[in-house]
Amino acid sequence: MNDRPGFQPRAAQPVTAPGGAGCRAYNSDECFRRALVLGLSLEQSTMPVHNADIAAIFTEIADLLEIQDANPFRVRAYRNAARTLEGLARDARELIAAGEDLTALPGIGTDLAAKIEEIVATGHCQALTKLHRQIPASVAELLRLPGLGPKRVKTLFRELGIASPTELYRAARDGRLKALPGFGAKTEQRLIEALSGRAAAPSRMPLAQAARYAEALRDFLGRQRGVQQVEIAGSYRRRRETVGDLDILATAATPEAIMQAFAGYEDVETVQALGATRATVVLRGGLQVDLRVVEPKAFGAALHYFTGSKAHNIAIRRLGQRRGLKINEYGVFQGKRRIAGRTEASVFRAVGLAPIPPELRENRGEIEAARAGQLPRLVARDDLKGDLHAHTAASDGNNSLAEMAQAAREQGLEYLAITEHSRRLAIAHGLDPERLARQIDEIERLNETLGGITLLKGIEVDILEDGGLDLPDDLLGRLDLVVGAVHSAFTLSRAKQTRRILRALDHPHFSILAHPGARLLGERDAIDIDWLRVVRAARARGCFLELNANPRRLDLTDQHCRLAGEEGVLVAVNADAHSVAEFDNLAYGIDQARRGWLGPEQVLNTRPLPALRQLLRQTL
Ligand code: DGT
Ligand code: CA
Ligand code: CA
Repeated sequence: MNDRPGFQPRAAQPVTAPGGAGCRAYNSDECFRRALVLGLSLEQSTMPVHNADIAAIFTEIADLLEIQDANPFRVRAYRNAARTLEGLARDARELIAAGEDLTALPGIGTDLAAKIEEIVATGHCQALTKLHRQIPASVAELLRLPGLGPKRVKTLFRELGIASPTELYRAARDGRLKALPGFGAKTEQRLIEALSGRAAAPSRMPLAQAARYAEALRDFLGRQRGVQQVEIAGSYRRRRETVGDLDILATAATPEAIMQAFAGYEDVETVQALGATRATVVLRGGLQVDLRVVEPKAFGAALHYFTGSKAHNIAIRRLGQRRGLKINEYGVFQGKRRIAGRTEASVFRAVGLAPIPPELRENRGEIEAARAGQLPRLVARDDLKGDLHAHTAASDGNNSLAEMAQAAREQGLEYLAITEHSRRLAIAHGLDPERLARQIDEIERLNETLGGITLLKGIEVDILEDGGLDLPDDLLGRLDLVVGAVHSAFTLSRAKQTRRILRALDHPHFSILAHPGARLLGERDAIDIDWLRVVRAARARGCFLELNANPRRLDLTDQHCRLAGEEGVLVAVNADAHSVAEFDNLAYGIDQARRGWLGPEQVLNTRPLPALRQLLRQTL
C-alpha cells in the first residue's frame, strides 16, 4: 500500500481543540470547491443552498478572521454558527421559506441570521468576499496543508511574510520554520514532504489504487462498536475509472465513537476537519476521505445523494419537483412529511422509478430508461465464462501455461486464450513464427491433460504502422483467435490511425482489437481514431473489441463500450493477465462494462466455449 522505505504508521493529529466537537467543520479547500459549485449553480439556478454550504462559508470566514487576528469572540461566533447549521435536521432554506425566526437557533443573532438569508438567496456572502480582498487567496491556500490551522498560518504570515505554498516550501527547506513559536523540526519535515510531493501527485487516483485504501478503511469502520451500516458512496460506488476523493456514509449508535476511530485510523496522514457527525481526512498516499454519520431513517437518501453523480441528482430532484416532492440528502419530503429515505430503493420508488444501478447514474439516459421500465440487465463478474487475452513467461508474463490455466480455472473460468506478444515487441520478448509454432504444440499437448479448463491458441499480434500484422498469415490461420493491438506510432493523425485500424480489421484471421484506445491512464492519451467507423467496421467483419480490464488501461472507455453495444459489436472483457494474480482485475473490467450499459449478451466471453468457437469462426 505504501512503498516508502522505513514507513512507520503513526497516530493522526486531529486539528481540533482538545475535547472539542469539531472546531473546524470544513477545510477551506472544501469551502472553496463548494463556493465554486454554488457560484456556478446559481447562475443556472438549479442548486439549492444547503446547511453544509452555509457552514462551509462561515468556517472559512472564521479561519480568515483568525489569520487576521480578529476579535476571538467574533471568530467563535462564526464557528458556533457553522456547528449549529451542521446539526440542524432541516435546511435553513426551508426555515426561511416557512417564515421561521432564525435567531431562535442557538448561536444565531440578527447579524448571522441576515448572513444566512443572504447566502440562501445569492449563494454568496459579502463578508467573505470582502475578506478575500484583504487576504491574498494564496494565504488561504496554506490552510489546506497538513497540520496548518489558522494560528500557524497567522504566525507564518506575520513572522516570515509567507503568503503562498511556494514561499512556505522555500522557508521549510531552508530550515527557517523550526525557530518559529509552535513549529518544530517534525512539522517542518512534514511540510517539506507534503509540499514537494504536491506537484507530482495526480489529483485523481485510479479506482483500483483507491480500492486498496477504501476496502481496508470500510472494514475498519465496520468493526467499530455500535456501527450499523457503512457504505462508500461517490464516484467510487459508481465505479468511475478514477476517483477524486472517497465519500463514506455510516449509521451508528454513537457517532462520536466512529468519528474518533476514523480520525485515529492508522493510514490517516492529516485530519482536516473533525465534527460531531462529519470529518475529512487525508490518507497517506494523498487520498482524501469524507465521512458522514447519518440517521438510519435518512441513510438511503444520503446514500443516493452522495453517490451522485451531481447531474443524476439534479435530474432526480427535478423529477421529484414535478410530483410536488422535495428530495435532498435527508429524505424525500411531501411538505414537511418525510415519505422516503431509509433505503435507496425507497427514494427511487417515491419518484416512480426502479432502482438504478450506481454505475449508470451519470444522467446519460438512465432516468428515462428507468421510467420506461427499460433499464438494462447489466453484466456481472459471474457471467464471464472465459478470458481471451493472457501472457505467460514465454513473452513478458510471470507464470507457466499450466499455472495460468489453473489460476483461470480457480477463477471459475472455462477457457483461457494464451496470447503472447509478437516478435516486433522485442522488449516483451515477443514470439517469432518458430516459437509460436512451438507454443501451439505445447498448448495442444497440455489441453489433453487439463481438466475443467481449455486453453485457446492465440496471439497478441502487433498492428504495424501501415495496418499490416506482425506475423505471417498461414501461422495466424492455425490459431483459435488473433488478438491485434497497437503498441507503436500512437500519434498518427486521425485519418492515418483510422486507416491503420481498418486495415488490420480487414485481415482474414483478425478476431479481437485489444485495448483499442491504446491509452495508459494518467500516462498516455488514447490514439485518435474515428470510433464510429472502427466500431462499424468491426461489426461488418465479425470482429470484436476488447475491454482491457488492467486498471492502468480500462480501455475501452465506458462511452465506447456503450457505442459498441449500441452498434451490435460484442465486447471481450479480458484481464490481459501477466501473472496468476491479475485475473482479479476482471472485476474492474466488469465495472467499466456496466458503466457502458453492457448486458451479458453483449459481452463475448460470457458465451460457453462451443458458442464462442462458432463466433470466432465467423470473423471475415
Ligand atoms: P469525485 O470525488 O470527483 O471522483 O466525484 P464524486 O461524484 O464522488 O463527487 P464528490 O466527492 O464531489 O461528491 C460526492 C457526491 O455528492 C456527488 O457525486 C453528488 C453529491 N454532490 C456533491 N456536491 C453536490 C451538489 O452541489 N449538488 C448535488 N445535487 N449533489 C452534490
Ligand atoms: Ca468523491
Ligand atoms: Ca467528496
